[in-house]
Amino acid sequence: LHPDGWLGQSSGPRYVQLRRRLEEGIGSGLLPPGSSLPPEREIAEITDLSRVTVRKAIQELVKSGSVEQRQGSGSFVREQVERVEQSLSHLTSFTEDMQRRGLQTTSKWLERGIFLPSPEEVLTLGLAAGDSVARIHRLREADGHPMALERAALPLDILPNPLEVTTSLYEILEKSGHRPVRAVQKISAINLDPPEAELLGVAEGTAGLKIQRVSYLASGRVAELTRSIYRGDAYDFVAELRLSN
Ligand code: 16G
Repeated sequence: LHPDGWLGQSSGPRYVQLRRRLEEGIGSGLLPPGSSLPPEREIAEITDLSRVTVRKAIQELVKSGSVEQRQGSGSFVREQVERVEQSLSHLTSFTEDMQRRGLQTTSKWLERGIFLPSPEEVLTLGLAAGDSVARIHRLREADGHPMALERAALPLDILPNPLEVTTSLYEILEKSGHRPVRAVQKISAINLDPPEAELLGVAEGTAGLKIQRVSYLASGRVAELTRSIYRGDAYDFVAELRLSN
């Protein structure tokens, strides 16, 4: 943002012109990921624009996901996550998938305990009248980056103590002889609503992938109903297809 002629050849409203200049700075690496933007006041001084205009330009960058605001410390160029290629041909766990890539997994817990089941959980998990359900809802992170929101529900005899799950659910199921061997997965496109976007650290309205997994034990019984929301900007799902005969 040079004081002389920062507008260049731009046209359109001033906040749009400023937004474009900042985007150019981000795109060219002049403002690298993680770097802070100069304070609003400073940008206003350099560009001779009002603070309202500067704020509007920054708000646009926040909305588009290239800038994030941290309470009390200003605006930063957002770090872009590396996309993860995820095979749809193997029944793996999040922990296994990330470990294979050399990434550390962490969870932020949103809900974990024993609850009254929803009608959908009763039907899908084949629960009897009066049965409770084990539910774990968490934000899953890889090397500190939020990747997916995941809400799993399991019958209590498969997961009697949901509080025991501190890292990998499948590891616990494996130990108790309840590791699923088959799953049916459904993937749909969504736009993240404000709370989902905030948890996943992306702009509101960003594309997400809603994934439902129903997994089965070797006996054919349903072990798990999991509804997840994956970041659309972080995942590519890949399936191998063969000619059927
Ligand atoms: C994956 C599964 C989820 C399963 C979890 C177990 C999808 C869409 N979901 O995230 O159903 O509960 O792995 O992971 O693939 P964990 O063993 O690391 O807890």
